[in-house]
Amino acid sequence: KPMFTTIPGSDLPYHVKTSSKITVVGVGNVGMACAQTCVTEGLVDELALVDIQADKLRGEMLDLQHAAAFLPRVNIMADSDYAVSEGSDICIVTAGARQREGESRLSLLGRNLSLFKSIIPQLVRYSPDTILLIVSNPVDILTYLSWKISGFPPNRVIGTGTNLDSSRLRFLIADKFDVNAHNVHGYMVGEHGDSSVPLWSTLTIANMPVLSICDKDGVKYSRESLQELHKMVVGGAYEVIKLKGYTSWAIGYSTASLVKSLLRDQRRIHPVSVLAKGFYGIDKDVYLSLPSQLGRAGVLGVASVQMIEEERRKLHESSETIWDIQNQLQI
Ligand code: 6V0
Repeated sequence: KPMFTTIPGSDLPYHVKTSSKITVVGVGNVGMACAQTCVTEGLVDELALVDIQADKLRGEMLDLQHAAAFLPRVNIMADSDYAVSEGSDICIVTAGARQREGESRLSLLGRNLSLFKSIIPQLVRYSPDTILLIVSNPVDILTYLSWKISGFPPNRVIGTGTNLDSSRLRFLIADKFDVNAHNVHGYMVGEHGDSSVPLWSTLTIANMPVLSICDKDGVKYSRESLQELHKMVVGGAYEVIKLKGYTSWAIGYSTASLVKSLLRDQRRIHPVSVLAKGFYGIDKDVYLSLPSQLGRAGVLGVASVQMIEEERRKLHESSETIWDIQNQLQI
C-alpha cells in the first residue's frame, strides 16, 4: 500500500526551481558557522559546500544533514568540484588562512591572494548571476580583488566588512546602558579591523544621542571616553582568537543577517564593504564599509549619513590605508 496517494487530476510530478541556493566556500570554523546559521534561520533551500579538504567537507555535510529532523528542509550537498555551486543566488567565500594569535588581518593578504585567484573564476563560471559575499580576511582588499577578478558590477560584490564590528560596538553600548542591542543605532565604517571608524556623532539609543545620556551607572560619555569602547571592539577579535583560537559565532550571525537582507529583499541598511569611490569624498577604487541598503539585487545604494569633520578625516585615513596595500597587489 503506498504511503500517499495522488489526488486524481493532479499534474504531478511538478518541478519548480527551489527558491534559494547558497554556496559556502571553505568549511572551516567561519564557513560552517555561516552555513549553520543560514540553515537554522530557514534562509536557504539548497546549500552547497566547497573545500579542498575532501574528508572534512564530507564530514561537515553529513553532520549538518543529520540534523534534518530539527531543521527546515534543506538540500545539502558538498564537493571539491565547483559544479556543485551551479546556479547559486549567493556565494559566501570564507576559504583561506586565518589570523594567528596577534597577527593583523592585513598580513593574511599574501596567503589568501592566490587562493582567491583560483576560487572566484570558478564561482563566476557556475553562477554568473550570483552575489559574491566575501568573508575571508583582509575582507576589504579581498572583496576588491573579487570585484576585479569576477568582472561583476559592484552591486553584486560585497564584503561583510564592519557589519560585525558594528554589532560588537552595539553589544558593548547595550551592556553599558542595559538596553537591547537592537535599540542601539550606530555604525562603524571604513576598514574591517584596525583602522575602523566609529561614528559617535550619530550613535543613538532609541533616538537619544549616546553622547547626551547617562549609562546605567550614571556615567556620561565623551568622544574621548568612548574611544575606550572602540579599542575594545578592535581588540575583541584578537581577544577571542587568543582565547579560543578563532572567531565563528558572531561572524556566522553577521553573515546570515546579510544573506537575509539580500535574499529576502529586506532593504535594510548594513555597514558592509562596498566600492566606495564617489561617496563621502573618496576618490579611489577602494572597497570599505559604508552604511548600505541591501536587497535582492545586492547593494541598492549607499546612505548619506551625517559625519563630523573628524569622522570624515578618519574614514579617509582608513581608505588610504587600504589603497596603499591595494596598490602593491599583483592582480
Ligand atoms: P579555517 O577554520 O582554517 O578554515 C578555512 C577553510 O578554508 C579550511 O577548511 C580550508 O580547507 C579551506 N580552504 C583553504 N584553501 C581553500 C581553497 N583553495 N578552496 C576552498 N577551500 C579552501 O579558518 P576560519 O574559518 O577560522 O577563517 C576563515 C577566514 O575567515 C579567515 O580568512 C578569517 O580571517 C576570516 N574571518 C573573517 C571575519 C570577518 O568579519 N570578515 C571574521 C572572522 C574570520
